Amino acid sequence: MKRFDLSLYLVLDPGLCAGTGMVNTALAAASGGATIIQLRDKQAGTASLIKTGRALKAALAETGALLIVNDDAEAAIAIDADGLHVGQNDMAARDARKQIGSSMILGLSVETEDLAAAIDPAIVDYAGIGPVFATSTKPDHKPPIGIDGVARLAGACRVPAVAIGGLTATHAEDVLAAGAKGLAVVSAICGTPDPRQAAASITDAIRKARA
Ligand code: TZP
Ligand code: MG
Repeated sequence: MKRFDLSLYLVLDPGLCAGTGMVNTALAAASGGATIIQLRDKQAGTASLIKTGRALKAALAETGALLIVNDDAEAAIAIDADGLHVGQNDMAARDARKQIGSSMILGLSVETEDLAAAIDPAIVDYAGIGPVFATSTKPDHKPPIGIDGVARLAGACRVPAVAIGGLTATHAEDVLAAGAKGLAVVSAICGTPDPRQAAASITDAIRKARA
């Protein structure tokens, strides 16, 4: 049984993190309570992802936060990451699982109830569901599902779900009440003046919502 905590899932964006840097942002977020850090860099090739991922892995080693690599199974393996996350337009979850083996965490993005229901818990460990709200961080995103959609998709999938898209600390209560196990964020942490404080305020909102 894999153990992971989806509570506050930071997706790194190299553009938004340019000032602070991805490693410093990840470290600050982890010290503010982020439980999972995803390395997502659509422009980087595998070699560059591996370089950044290894630096992240070393930096996060003492923090307890897990490192998940977006899209690139080869990089995830070379980094010895805790997991891999794939979308519907990336490699098929079944192929990803074959490549990474049984012990690595595998996440899959789903944007509809049908896709959520189709997740095989023998293959996929968690679902990323969204976008909850429209967001400029991912300009090509699918139509927003809203909080109602979080309830529908989280209810349809047989694995724990983390919600993403336009989320801030103010949404913690609604998102968790709808059945997601956590919030995934980019701009609520990346590129803010104080990523540790930004993460801490979301962590606090999650703690209050669960109390
Ligand atoms: N997938 C769906 S929405 C999104 C991704 C990667 C971006 C979320 O960014 P933000 O800044 O938290 O709205
Ligand atoms: Mg992807």
